Amino acid sequence: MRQHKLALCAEHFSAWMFHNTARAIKKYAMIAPGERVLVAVSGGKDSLALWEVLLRLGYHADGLYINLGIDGGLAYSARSQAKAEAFAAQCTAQFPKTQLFVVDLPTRYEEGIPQLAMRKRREARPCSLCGLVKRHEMNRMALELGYDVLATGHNLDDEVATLFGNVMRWQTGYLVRQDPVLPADGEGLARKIKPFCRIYERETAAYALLQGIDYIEEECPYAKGATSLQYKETLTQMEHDVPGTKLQFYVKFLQAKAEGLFAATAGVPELQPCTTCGQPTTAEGQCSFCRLWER
Ligand code: Q46
Ligand code: ZN
Repeated sequence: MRQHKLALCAEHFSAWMFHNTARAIKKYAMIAPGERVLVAVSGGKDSLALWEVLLRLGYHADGLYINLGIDGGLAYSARSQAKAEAFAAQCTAQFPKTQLFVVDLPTRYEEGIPQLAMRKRREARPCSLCGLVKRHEMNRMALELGYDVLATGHNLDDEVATLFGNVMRWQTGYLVRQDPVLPADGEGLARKIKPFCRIYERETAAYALLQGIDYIEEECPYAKGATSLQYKETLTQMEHDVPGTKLQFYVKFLQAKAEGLFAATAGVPELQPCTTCGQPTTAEGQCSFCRLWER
């Protein structure tokens, strides 16, 4: 790991992953003692690795898989669900109290992301709809099942690509809210945390490989051509030339924010419960999730 001027064997690398994840959890006050964590798992390496690391660190962590109804010629959702379920079975064998919950979008809402996007004429770029739907469903499940915290597998590369995109467009509203922890502001929102926010994607991949985690290697078919992937390539080139660039960019951003950068933008939006689902929303009446399914 040139970025850390460190080379480790398999055994010490895993120990290093546990140590670094635990350190981030503590530094950003992500999980309080006794809290229950719901981990959003996609069947990919980052989220499955995160679930396992949290269990090994002794947290009460359960999984949540959301089937988005995406086929894309490779049965993407079906295959990623199978990976998540097989992994969950292994976890349960080792940690008998842990379990996986599954939300099936096409069954629950009669449409998957592709059909929803088609109806809303956004079939070319369904990702913004998909993000909104995932956020709503993760939050709904966390609250219905009584979890204190919702964890996602976003790694440093994801966070840095988002940061880069937000800076390129100077989206100060997004910059203010980009954080390893989103507090459970107000009623009806679960705290959201990203315990791998300082772990490079290469490191989560190495961990998954060393632990023999069987994950879906293909990206979602809609990820092709996403600007975030182009940003990742650019940043990886910069990282190659100057190891540690990504980590510095992210950590210094968090520091600057803590010191008051963007403070002027940091107003707390007024939230009220959605008239249909009850989740907090800035909109009058229905939240944007509920409006999506209105026909
Ligand atoms: S799952 Fe959904 Fe992603 Fe696929 S449709 Fe786009 S947002 S790419 S992380
Ligand atoms: Zn709603």
